[in-house]
Amino acid sequence: RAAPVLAMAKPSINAAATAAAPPTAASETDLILKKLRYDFGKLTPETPRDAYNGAAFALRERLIDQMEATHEYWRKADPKFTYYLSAEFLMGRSMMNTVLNLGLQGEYAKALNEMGFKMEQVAEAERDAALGNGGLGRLAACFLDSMATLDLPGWGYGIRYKYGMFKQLVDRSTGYQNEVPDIWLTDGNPWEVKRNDVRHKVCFGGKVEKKDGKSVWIPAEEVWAVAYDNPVPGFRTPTCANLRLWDAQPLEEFDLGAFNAGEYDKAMLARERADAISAVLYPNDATPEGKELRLKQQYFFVTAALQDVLARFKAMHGTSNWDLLPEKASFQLNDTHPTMAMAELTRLLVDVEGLSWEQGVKLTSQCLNYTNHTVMPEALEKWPVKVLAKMLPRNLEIIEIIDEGWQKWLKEQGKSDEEIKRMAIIHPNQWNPDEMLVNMAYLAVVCANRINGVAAIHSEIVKDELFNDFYKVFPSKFQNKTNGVTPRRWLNFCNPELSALITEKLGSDNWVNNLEELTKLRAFATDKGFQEKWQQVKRQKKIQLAGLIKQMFGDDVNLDSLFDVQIKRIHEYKRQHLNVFSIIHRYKELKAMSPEQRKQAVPRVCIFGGKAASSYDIAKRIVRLINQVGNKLNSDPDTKDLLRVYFIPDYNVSLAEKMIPGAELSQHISTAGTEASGTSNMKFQMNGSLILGTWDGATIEIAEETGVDEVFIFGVRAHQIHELRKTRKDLKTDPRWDAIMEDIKGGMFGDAEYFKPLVDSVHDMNIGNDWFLLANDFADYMRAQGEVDAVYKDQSEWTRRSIMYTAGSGKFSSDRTVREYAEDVWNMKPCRPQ
Ligand code: GPW
Repeated sequence: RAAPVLAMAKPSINAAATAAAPPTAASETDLILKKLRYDFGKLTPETPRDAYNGAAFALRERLIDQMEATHEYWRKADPKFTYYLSAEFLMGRSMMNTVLNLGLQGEYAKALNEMGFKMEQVAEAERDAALGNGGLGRLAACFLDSMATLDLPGWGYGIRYKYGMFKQLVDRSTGYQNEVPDIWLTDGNPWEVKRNDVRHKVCFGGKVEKKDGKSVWIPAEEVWAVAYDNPVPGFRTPTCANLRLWDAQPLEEFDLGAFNAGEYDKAMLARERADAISAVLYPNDATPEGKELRLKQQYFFVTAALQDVLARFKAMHGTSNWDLLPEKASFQLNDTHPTMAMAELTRLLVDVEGLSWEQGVKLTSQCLNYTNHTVMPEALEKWPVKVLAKMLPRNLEIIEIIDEGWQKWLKEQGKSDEEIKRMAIIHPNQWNPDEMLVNMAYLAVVCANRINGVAAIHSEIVKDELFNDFYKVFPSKFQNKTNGVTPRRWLNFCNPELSALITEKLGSDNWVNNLEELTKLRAFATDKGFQEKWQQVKRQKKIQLAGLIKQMFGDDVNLDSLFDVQIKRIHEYKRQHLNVFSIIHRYKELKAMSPEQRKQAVPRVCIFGGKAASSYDIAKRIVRLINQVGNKLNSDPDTKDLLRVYFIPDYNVSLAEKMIPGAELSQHISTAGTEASGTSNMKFQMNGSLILGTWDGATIEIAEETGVDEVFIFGVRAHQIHELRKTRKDLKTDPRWDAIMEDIKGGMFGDAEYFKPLVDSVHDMNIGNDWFLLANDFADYMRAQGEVDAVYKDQSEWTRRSIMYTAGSGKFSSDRTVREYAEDVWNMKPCRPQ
């Protein structure tokens, strides 16, 4: 095998030939038909999927041209790069994003029309790229969009999972969640380019030997990491960045010797072992799996990415300029998943490139930055020393040396033994003191140049609680970078109707790249004419969402209902059960009313969506309860015009694009202090959905931008929860709450036995439950719900608030977030291809 050649660093012998010369001769129609004919063997498109195939592969050529041109320019300009390392990239669909970012809307709408298709219909034929669980993975996707749009030289690095996020099936009659694999690659993926010549060796296992006082790793297993490039076009710019995903391949296709000896299984073993590495995305959100294969995945993509960047650096700057590295490369580590980079970059610099230990460690800490996305201690990854000794012996040795040096340094700083013990990178398992663990977050905090949380309150908790000992040692390392979302996908593309209205009002669509301009809408929040148009758009989006419900459930919903949406991963801390409990109470209230009284009630359609991790028992019970409550309520003739509950199965990015614009109210009701940021709250705000939420994560900043009185806030504050958790046994629970618990346990929604553990988890104080303080927040939640109803009855007031939400959403563009990272963390500047 030839040494890896790097697409980016390729010496440009015939630069002119490789530079982007968009094929101008063919019309888009010709190009689409040509692709269809030669790549799919079809003369004309018969189905939307055919049209999609033709269009997508035609667009792919445009993308590749743009990406090559961008990289050609960046090779010459040699700017500083940022590499975003993430185990997850939740990209969703690409077709419309590509068409709109490249400004080809007119051309493609026309071409597809000529073939008898509507562009939106064709776009629906695309499968989601679901290489992520939820917020963390989608954030990575939004950041790539913003980096490209802002002309910031940046690449993403991750894993090309063969199977992404599982598909969620919900049995209609029982409400059970079932999981089936997401086989997303079978029909081909037009949005990637396989780079056969870009590959790096990844080693595992074996032992470390000492030779001339140096450590030499003799691995037991080797695989290739093969690159797949996914172009990431910016919006209204020639810049097209890249998401490079690694696929694991065996060094040898199969063992011919074993095959000839008739040992067929053995012959294929290496392939199977390699395949396993990049096969499946772990479906856990904010809870670490702790499985060896997961560690293997993490190391696999981290070392491939680092080797790739170092090879590029050497091709550009040679091997005697290593001090230049921090001026040319910075890495952002998306949570602890890629933090093996801390040891691996040191290993590559010292063992492979031959730098001194001091220089290797110094460069590592200058280049790497760590973002924390959760404060829940159980979610911080810790790997058993035993597992590392077996899988990555040299990396373990490096971590041990770093830890030793760190502890020695702390001692010199006058830290007590107690403090040093608390800050040790390698420490005993608190549940099993015989087992030693490597705390990956601590490793990251010690080694990183900058550490940040993802919303103001979260970054405070990171400093004051989670990493407080470390914060006291180096306060200047810690920052806040409040998350953001791309206004392209999350407003401009998913809500063209509202976007057109905004553009009409502001006189141009510059707001798409300068979202702060939306503040100008505040001046029209009480303008009757504008309110009416705003309501018309909202109505249209509600009709579309109702159409989705009709399509999925066959039901017509009352369009005058308040559309109330909670979509996110199912988790006890996110408290979907608090929402469903309050729905049960509302139902009982409606049942008890006379027909006259019912006329005064605000009708609601409550919509849920979200996946429960396959192994998360209580979460699966929550899914079932929501469904069973829906089954009962939606068929009750007394109440069904006033209250509906729908659980939309298989919630994903594409469904979010339909649900968010149609929502009038969205719920973000995590126990204060538990949701690091939340990002769907920002998407809802942009689309003029009001928020019912707790004083948590970015919802706080959303309230501050919108106007604190405009947001329905309830529940305890983060600083109170420690005390409340201690005294929760003594709480005098609300009688309405107690009644709901009894109803569920009494079988009102079927299968009392099945729901008992769920009820106990919030109600049985003998076993010390209700960690997330649902009982405590219930009464105030009901009060806030009452306020929601009251405001909804005044449609003009509701609309005023809706406008104020959108107007206040400018801060939450990921352009703002990424710009802050570029200035405060990455220390880099835009570089637009000329
Ligand atoms: F546990 N988040 C997520 F911190 O989606 F790693 N998956 C995860 O595994 C983790 C966090 C992890 C989310 C946070 O829960 C959410 O509050 C935040 O908005 C999002 O990451 C992006 O920062």
